[in-house]
Amino acid sequence: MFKKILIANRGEVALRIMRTCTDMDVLSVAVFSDADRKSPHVTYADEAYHIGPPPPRESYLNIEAVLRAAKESKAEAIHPGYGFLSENPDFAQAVVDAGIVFIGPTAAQIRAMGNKLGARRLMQKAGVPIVPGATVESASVEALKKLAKEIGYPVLVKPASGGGGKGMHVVQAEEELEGALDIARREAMSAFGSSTVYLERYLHRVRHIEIQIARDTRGHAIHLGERECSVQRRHQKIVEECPSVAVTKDLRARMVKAALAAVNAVGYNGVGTLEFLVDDQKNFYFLEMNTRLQVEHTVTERVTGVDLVKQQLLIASGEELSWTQDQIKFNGWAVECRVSAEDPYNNFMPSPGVISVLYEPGGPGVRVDSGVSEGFEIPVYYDPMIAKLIAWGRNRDEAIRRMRRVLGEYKLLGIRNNIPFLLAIVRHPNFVAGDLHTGFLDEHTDLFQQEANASPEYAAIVAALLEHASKQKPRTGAPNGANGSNGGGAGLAWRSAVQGGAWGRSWR
Ligand code: MV4
Repeated sequence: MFKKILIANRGEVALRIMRTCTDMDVLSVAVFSDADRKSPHVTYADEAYHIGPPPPRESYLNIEAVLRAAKESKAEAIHPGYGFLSENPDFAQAVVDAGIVFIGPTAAQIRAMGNKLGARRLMQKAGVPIVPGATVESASVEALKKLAKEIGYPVLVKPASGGGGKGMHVVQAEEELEGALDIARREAMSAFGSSTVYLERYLHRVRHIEIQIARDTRGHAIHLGERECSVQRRHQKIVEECPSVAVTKDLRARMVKAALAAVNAVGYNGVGTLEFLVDDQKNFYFLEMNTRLQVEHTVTERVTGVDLVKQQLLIASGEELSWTQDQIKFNGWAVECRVSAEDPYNNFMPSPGVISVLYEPGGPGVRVDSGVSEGFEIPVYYDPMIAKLIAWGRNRDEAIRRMRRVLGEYKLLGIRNNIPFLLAIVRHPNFVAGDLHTGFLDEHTDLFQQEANASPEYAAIVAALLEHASKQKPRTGAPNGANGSNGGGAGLAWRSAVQGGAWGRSWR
């Protein structure tokens, strides 16, 4: 096993990886930009290296700067986390070329799955069901019109080098196709550097369900069941769970068989996720493969007891997985909510600023993966996700009830955040019924109705706390109009505190 690794990331995922390092007696090296000097991941690490100014291109995406820190610290391996350089095959190759181990699949494996059209062909060959559509490039509009007719409208135009839902366009009828192709090609070119697009049949009101796998360099592959990820907004998942109410024993058997066939066919080395769409007839279709650790890996960890980061380190150092398939037992239910510094009631506007008050939940069945601390200024430069709350129960009902408690306990003042919105989701009758699909957030507009303000008592308590906090530290960057419900930060912080289940209860 490695003695020291570098984590080429920031925030909660950097901390998450470092915690496993500590468990395994591996030293951890942090990298940080100017905006992250006081970030908890820097404090936690055994060593930390400054890699540049705040913009990602100049720091966390700067391959040379990351490699320089790795060499200087004598780290034997680099873990990329998620986002940033995690699925960049050029980075994976550059790490290897520098004589350092990349904790993840090979550059060739990342590349093979990064081309979505190529991945579809690979999956089809491995016997994995794919969404009806194109498997080869087609340049002429006439050929694409013919293909779309065969697939049947509505069709979805997807960028071949894309992923994660970026740059997709739904086309309802033939007369819209040519225009959509033009737009999609231009967007694909500027976002991914390739204008290649392809067509799939657009599946409506389906579930987004993924299978977690791990495969070591000895060729041992295991699956860790599914995650339900249908609650998304603009392809950002917000609430995830393990297992899924929609996955029967029979469907799970078919899906994991396909997922294992897929990773064995490509000789994959690492942990990875196969994304599928599942329709109401229990048909499933491959969408894409994520060749990295995922944000929502925590719900799988909670239900199986497997440390997925540990498996990544074992695979990368050429060791065996610490689990065989028959040792994996699925116990109970886990739900994850992603806490972000954005305002759901104002088009999810990011809300950077200083966290003036932070109280994190705990207690039975609770895991908090956080990347922030009180007094920390959330930078404008990075993803607004600041923490993940994971609640476990023996069954789905118990997990959901716990999640409501956890969201109620969580207190975050100084910045606008999505806690009240998360609470509305886990209280929503359709969520509780497990009636989920990719249109869930779009169709349930009642989720965006803010609750009426609660008692003046709470308002007074929170106003006093805000006042107290503002005297302790300068509230740089935080909106601070303390005059009621809709204007400034104080009003919004108050609302979330009130909706979050009242300060009175947790502090009395
Ligand atoms: C689709 C789809 C429906 N039909 N492809 C989104 C993420 C990326 N991996 C692919 N995604 C989708 N691909 C076909 N042929 C639906 C999604 C999708 C989605 C679409 C709209 C709104 C929310 C969504 C959530 C998950 C998946």
